[in-house]
Amino acid sequence: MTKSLSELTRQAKEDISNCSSLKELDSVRVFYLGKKGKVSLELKSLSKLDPKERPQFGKQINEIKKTLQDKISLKKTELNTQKIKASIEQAAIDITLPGKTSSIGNIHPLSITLNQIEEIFINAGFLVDDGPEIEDEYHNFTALNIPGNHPARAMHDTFYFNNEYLLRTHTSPIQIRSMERDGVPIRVIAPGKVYRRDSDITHTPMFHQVEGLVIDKDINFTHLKGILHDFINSFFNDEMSLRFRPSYFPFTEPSAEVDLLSNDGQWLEILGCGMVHPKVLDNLGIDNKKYSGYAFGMGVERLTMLKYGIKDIRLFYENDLSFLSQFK
Ligand code: 2U9
Repeated sequence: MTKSLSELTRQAKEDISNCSSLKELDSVRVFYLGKKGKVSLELKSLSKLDPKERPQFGKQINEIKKTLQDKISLKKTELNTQKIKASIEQAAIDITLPGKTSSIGNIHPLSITLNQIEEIFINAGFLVDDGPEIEDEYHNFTALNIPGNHPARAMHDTFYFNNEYLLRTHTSPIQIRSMERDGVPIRVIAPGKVYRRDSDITHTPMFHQVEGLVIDKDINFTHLKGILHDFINSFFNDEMSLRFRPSYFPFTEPSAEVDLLSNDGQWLEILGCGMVHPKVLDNLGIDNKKYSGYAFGMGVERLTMLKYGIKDIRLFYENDLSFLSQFK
């Protein structure tokens, strides 16, 4: 082989090797093997040679052509494989990356308390009832022995819609409706939201109450004391001391406020209670000579604050996760 032919071959092989894309490879192919390519030009120069040398030279050029075609074809396969590999790698999911986790919420402390109170009373044979938060004057006040001119209506700082409708100030109207529906005997608790125009470190305009009502024959104050002792011991999961202090509510007579003896020796007010006022039974068409009953009411926020040592009621409504996530 002539020096120029072997140099051409060497250069072509090197150029093919150096290609890094299919486009580049095609340019190299045209440069050497195209119609006006270097190898084709060598073939054309055949006519200028001595006829004796032509067959030998022609054979050599055809061999070079074949060698380069094979090399280009191999390189093409190699570049194609590389291209496929790169696109697979780009699309692949890196399973070694850390996962994106979403944090799991927990039950609000007030819901924990409400659930617990309901469970205790359900186990003591009470039915759990509910009713509308928008109430009428009759169910919120009048039926409960709080007539229009009664100072207790001012005691509850009420949100009024108009002369008749208001946001309930306590859950007592739930039990009025329970009795209208089911009559007596009755054994029911009424948990729910209540509304009063009040806002400071221990009051929010909306808060939660649970009230209870038992009406049957021969119900007396000892039944009330018994159920409240059992409830408080169960709720605080300990043997607690209670003190009953005389008080006044329009819907109970006699009435009492109940204090709990705290660990540091202080009496803390925890709920209110009493025997259902005969006028309330009368309003509901219940014979108050045959039937008597007791009732009690408690603030869910207050109970939760006492149980967990929470000092500011507003923490329940600020959606602060560092506070809320402590109640797992
Ligand atoms: C009917 C008859 C009587 C419900 C009662 C209380 C005493 C009471 C307060 C506790 C703290 C409200 O959340 S609080 O501010 N409640 O002291 N509630 S007796 O008496 C009723 C209920 C329904 C038919």
